[in-house]
Amino acid sequence: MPPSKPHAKPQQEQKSAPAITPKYEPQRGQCPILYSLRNCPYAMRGRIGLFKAAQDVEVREVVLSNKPDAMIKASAKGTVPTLVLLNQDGTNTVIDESLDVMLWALHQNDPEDLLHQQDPNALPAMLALIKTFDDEFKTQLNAYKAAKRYHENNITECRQACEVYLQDLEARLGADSTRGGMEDEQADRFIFGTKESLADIALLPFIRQFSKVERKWYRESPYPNLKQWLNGYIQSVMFNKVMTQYELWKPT
Ligand SMILES: N[C@@H](CCC(=O)N[C@@H](CS)C(=O)NCC(=O)O)C(=O)O
Repeated sequence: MPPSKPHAKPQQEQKSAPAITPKYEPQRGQCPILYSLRNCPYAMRGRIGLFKAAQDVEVREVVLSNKPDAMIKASAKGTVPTLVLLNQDGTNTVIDESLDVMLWALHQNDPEDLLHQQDPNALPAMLALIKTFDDEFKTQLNAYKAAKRYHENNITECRQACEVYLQDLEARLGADSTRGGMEDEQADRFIFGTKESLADIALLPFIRQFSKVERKWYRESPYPNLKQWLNGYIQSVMFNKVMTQYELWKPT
């Protein structure tokens, strides 16, 4: 199965996409249930992980102002994504952290080797970077979004606080790659080298959020590698699928 290439043009991608396209239509029966919210970045990363791992799930679109009882019963935390696995013995296993949803999915099936299995240092490094973004960048991003929303006068400072983290990604995405002793300018660039990883798909929804706060500023920003990386994903068949709009789920 050829790996999907986020940097490829959409028409090129369509050829390889069906091979990893999971059935995203809600399914009754044994497949896991995913409580989700289309635009929540955590739910988004969970859905991307499930898509990449070609795991069938029944997507139950919810609103946070009216969470279904079944979701709260599964996890009192009441956050999306919440994934409910239906075990053989009739019991359930509940996964209510987005990163755990991704890891569960990729441990079931990782056709593109997003976990970089051959490198024992890879996963710890990915998890450390994701933690930095979840703990630190997300806080700065929330402040930046609030500054824009409430027309505060510190938006530049807030944006600059986010940019510290983006500069790290920009450098990673622009790092020289060498193949056979020659620099390969055509090689796809990802956060951990020329191979896509868990880190790319875990950070993507948050970088997307950043890009939407001040669209014009972002378009003109000095981060060509980051913009190419994000654009490749946003235009991809994968992202389109993962952003499928579902009607609000209602218990039957
Ligand atoms: N650490 C959680 C965070 C998930 C989260 O906070 N999701 C938000 C929506 S974007 C949520 O469900 N909030 C619950 C609420 O607002 O009631 C994860 O990674 O899954």
